[in-house]
Amino acid sequence: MSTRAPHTDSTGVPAAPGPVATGRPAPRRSRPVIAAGAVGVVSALATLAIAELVALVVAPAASPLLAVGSLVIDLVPGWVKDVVIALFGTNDKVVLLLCLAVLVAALAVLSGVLEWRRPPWGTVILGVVGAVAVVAATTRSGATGMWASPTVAGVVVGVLVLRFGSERLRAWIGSSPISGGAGRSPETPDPSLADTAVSRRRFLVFTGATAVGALLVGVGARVANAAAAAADTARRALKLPTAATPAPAVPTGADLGIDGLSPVVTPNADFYRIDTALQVPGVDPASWSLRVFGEVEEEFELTWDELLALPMQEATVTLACVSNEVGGDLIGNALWLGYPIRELLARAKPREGADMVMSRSIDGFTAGTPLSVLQEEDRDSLLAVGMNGEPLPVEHGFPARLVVPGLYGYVSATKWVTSLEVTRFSEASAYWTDRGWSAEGPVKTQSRIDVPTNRARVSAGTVAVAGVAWAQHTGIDRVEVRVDDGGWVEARLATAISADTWVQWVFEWEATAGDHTLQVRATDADGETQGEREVAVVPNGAEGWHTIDVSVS
Ligand SMILES: Nc1nc2c(c(=O)[nH]1)N[C@H]1C(S)=C(S)[C@@H](COP(=O)(O)O)O[C@H]1N2
Ligand SMILES: [Mo]
Repeated sequence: MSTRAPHTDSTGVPAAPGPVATGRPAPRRSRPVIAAGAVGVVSALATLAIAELVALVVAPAASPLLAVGSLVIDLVPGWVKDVVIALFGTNDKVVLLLCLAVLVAALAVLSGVLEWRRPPWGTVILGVVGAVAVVAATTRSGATGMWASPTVAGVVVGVLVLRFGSERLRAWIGSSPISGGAGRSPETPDPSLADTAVSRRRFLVFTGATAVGALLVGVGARVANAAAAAADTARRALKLPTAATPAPAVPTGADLGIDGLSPVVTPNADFYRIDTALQVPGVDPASWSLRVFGEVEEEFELTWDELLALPMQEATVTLACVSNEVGGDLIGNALWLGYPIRELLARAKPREGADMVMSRSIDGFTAGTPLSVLQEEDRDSLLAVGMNGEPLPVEHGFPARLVVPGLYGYVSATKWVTSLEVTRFSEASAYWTDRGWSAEGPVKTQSRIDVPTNRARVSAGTVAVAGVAWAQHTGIDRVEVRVDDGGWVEARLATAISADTWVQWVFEWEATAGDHTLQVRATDADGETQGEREVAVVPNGAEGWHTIDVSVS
């Protein structure tokens, strides 16, 4: 601290009365220190805001706040925990977070004051605290090296704010006399009050704007992170009910087990993901409910516990995206566990004239599904909670989504679903319909060659040409392969799980040396064969024969 107190306010702005009323602006030297401390606090806010933002993308648990908090919980000796729990009971976590907040605030003020008086010591403090947080984050269970990135990004931005803020402060007030640095000391009023006012305003604008920005970004990101973490925790703790109506076992012979051929049931980790969500919604089942309303006799709301208490059904269903190009991979097959949508509708009792169910996601996405399809007795349309024996992965709609065999995802498969509104196609239109896609989207029959891959080189002799074909809810009758301009030859079909799933096929090709073109086409159980005409994905799905080139030597 300075030994000579400043007797005038260097800003030229009248100071607030001090503790000793003198009738003049009070002698004060606190303002520069407060301003320097404020720079430290703003820098800490910026650090945390950026860290939370990056943690949204990397992993919610990589947030330095959470990581350091968890590290403290792990390190604190048992007796301290006992004392804290004895004193504060279940508020122990709140007490911990408050203690951390006080510590962070104190360190922030200290870093601001030091950076102003004795640069770069403020930066050093921020760096050391950051290093502790990096260690905390990267040693969490399940952590990867990437978990350092939120803290690192935060500290980089924090240091920039700290340095720039301190510079602005020096331009306004000068550096501390102790620093002996250049610039005006707080004791020496600037010769030009106008200059001082300008640099003061610059300082205030910078710190103020940064503080507001950091608070908005930080609070928003923290809330989203907390929601994601809550959803994750709830998902891990969840025990799915067993199915009252289990799916029949996958028949032996459904999977040909050919290298490179898509497995008949797609593992969750490999299942394609399509949605409009920038940040996967974190929905805590405890606060989730499904509202069924609209043109119904009896609207109702279903809570999570009520849903799980209902008799659950399993179904293996192949889900496809309307944006899947011929030969594309926006398709997957999974075992879903859920409650039949038709039962929900039966309970709500749709009114005469209604023909559409508009399902809505927590993130605003909507899909419009024909009411009659959802009411069909022999179609396993589910409000699904499980996927391949696990709770729905968060990115596939946890805690609940719709799955409707035979319809593209954009008109049926709403993830993070929160309501079903019974309405009419003439009254309502859904998310993608408003963007030029068809109101109705039945899945078109398609077939795909998985092996060999396009432009592969293979050896002459017997080559297994294999892939999948689908005609959801109708079923595949046959698959044919054509080599160059030869005739269509029937491939061997694996045993289908059901008409609602894709089926594998294989064709043993006697490959001769040279370049060849392979094509595939499927015929559904109604006798409809895929046409040659190529149709783009917009507005209701691609058509055409998947064609690949291979070179045989
Ligand atoms: N909430 C929400 N649900 C959604 C979507 C979306 O953007 N938001 N996309 C739909 C589309 S276009 C498809 S193809 C499927 C994809 O489901 P998946 O990501 O589980 O494979 O989800 C559907 N459900
Ligand atoms: Mo889609």
